[in-house]
Amino acid sequence: MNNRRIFKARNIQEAMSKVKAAFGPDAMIISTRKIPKSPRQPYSKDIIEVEAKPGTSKGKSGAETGANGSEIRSLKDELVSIKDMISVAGMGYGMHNIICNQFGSVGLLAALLRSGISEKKAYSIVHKACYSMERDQKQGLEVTSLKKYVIKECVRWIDAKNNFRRDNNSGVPHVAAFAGPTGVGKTTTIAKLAAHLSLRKKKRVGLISIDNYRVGAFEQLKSYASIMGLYCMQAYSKDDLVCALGRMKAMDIVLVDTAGHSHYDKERMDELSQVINGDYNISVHLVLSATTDFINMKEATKAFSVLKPDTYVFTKIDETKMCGKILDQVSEFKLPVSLITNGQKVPEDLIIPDKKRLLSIILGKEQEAQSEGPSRWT
Ligand SMILES: Nc1nc2c(ncn2[C@@H]2O[C@H](COP(=O)(O)OP(=O)(O)OP(=O)(O)O)[C@@H](O)[C@H]2O)c(=O)[nH]1
Ligand SMILES: [Mg+2]
Repeated sequence: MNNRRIFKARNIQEAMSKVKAAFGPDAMIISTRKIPKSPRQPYSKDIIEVEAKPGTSKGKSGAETGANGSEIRSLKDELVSIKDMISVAGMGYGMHNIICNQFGSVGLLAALLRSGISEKKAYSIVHKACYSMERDQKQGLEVTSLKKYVIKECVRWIDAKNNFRRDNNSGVPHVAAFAGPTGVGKTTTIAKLAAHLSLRKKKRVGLISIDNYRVGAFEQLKSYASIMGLYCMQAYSKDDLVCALGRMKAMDIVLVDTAGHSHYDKERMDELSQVINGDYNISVHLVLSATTDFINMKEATKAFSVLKPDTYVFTKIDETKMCGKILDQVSEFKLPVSLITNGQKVPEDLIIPDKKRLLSIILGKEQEAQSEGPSRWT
């Protein structure tokens, strides 16, 4: 018996409610399409047409229904696509246009949202991907899947740069300061990077702490330095810093640890800016925790921009499944990502990403690989 039915509505939400009212929550969507308004009726509206059928009843085992593995898989796929539709249907930014014009885009849009990319950015990525794909189709070019266009679009927004590789043939060490809000992992990241550079890359590494606020801050860095056998100094002022750098002239790289402070604390920000924005050419790396929400990341970046950061360092990606906000952040304040950290272990939990690795972190592919279930991106 053919139990398919076509539902017409003014928008996708209305169509989904009709489907649900007729077939219940297990309904299967077979297809959707948009019927543009008739040119003869300029005051009419586009119509959304959804073809659906009832879902199979719940509560029966595979043996009872006679379902085999592939049927179960296809049911799961249906379920995922319904979930995807529901998750994007209620959103703004003309989402229903995307859904109707490129049905395959729904799952991709939902996957971007699940990875933590903002609605606005996810919409713009999928929209541009659809546009590029259609343009290529019109030009008679061979097109691959929409997914590839979405990935290409994501790649456009991100940048990764290994800032700590350069060889020291300038006669002076590369001095790199790490700044950012409190507790994001500046000192721990410095310890990880120092270990990587000195033990694996055989560089001469020096450490300086200019954190004179937190009790035990210098001792924290010093204890890492003594484990690795590295030279470590404390500086209380700009003059101290210049003096310490003078004593570290023979190093390839000097990593400077700064005191974390609220991005709303303007006085401390100016103080830090005066110490590190001086005659000495110091590269600045803005450390942000991936557990911070995008709004606060944005606020922090605006405030720390007085230090003219060269790169981002994102920490604690092991504590969130929503690394997509890194893409929002990087596309809004264009700086390359130099380091990512994914745990508390020193020195292991450090990633020096290239663009490909960064993308896979942003899209949550690495987390997906550790969990069960199908991946959207493979
Ligand atoms: N889960 C997780 N924890 C981390 C990571 N990086 C650092 N931490 C932890 O975050 C806490 C703070 O780390 P610190 O390195 O002291 O942070 P900080 O930015 O130097 O802190 P202040 O100097 O006080 O501003 C410690 O418990 C670290 O072990 C990471 O990648 N993942
Ligand atoms: Mg610290």
